[in-house]
Amino acid sequence: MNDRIELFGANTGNSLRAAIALEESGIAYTARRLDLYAQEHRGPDYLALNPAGKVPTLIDHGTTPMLVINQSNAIIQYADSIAPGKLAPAQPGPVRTRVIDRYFFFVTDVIAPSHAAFFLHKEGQDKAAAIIDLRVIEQLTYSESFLTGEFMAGEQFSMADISAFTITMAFRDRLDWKLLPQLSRWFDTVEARPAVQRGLNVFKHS
Ligand SMILES: N[C@@H](CCC(=O)N[C@@H](CS)C(=O)NCC(=O)O)C(=O)O
Repeated sequence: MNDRIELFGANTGNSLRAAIALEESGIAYTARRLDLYAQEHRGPDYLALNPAGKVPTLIDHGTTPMLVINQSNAIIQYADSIAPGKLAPAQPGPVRTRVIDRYFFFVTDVIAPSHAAFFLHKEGQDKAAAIIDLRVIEQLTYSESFLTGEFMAGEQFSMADISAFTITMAFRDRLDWKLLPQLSRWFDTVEARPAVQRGLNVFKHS
């Protein structure tokens, strides 16, 4: 528990990615679970923090003015900035650049289209949603080629593993795991990490 940093979220991929980043960075925080079904993310107090009414939101009360972050992937960057070396090598250079490159592959080429598909599905555009979902599956399948080392960007766990993990988890029942021995090994390794487990449990119903 830490009253300086609060993470508002729910049991969704975006919130879990932020929680895993804080856990892996060793940053103390207090999780504030919102019940999306009860529309707690649409109440005036929360909308004052996140006018889009989306989760997650991180607040750092230790800064002046108070810092509010509304994007899960920006929360990962924030964690990297206050706990350097935990989610990427602290020093600039080729290894850090590869981490960033792979991190953005999952953020922009996998997570973003999957959000678009989710939106199309909600709008009743199932055929269009299915085409984008197929693209997401192709991209995750392609990431098998990144796994020449233990993790997505080499031998060290990094923010690339965090951006890859929650979206792989969301598609785990739709991947052809027989064709993905490295992705399968990687998924089990990441899932078994104690900090990942803590992050995954933070917003579960008690
Ligand atoms: N780009 C944002 C997306 C946030 C987002 O779409 N959150 C979803 C859950 S995964 C949400 O709050 N949905 C509730 C709603 O729209 O009512 C991020 O990565 O944080």
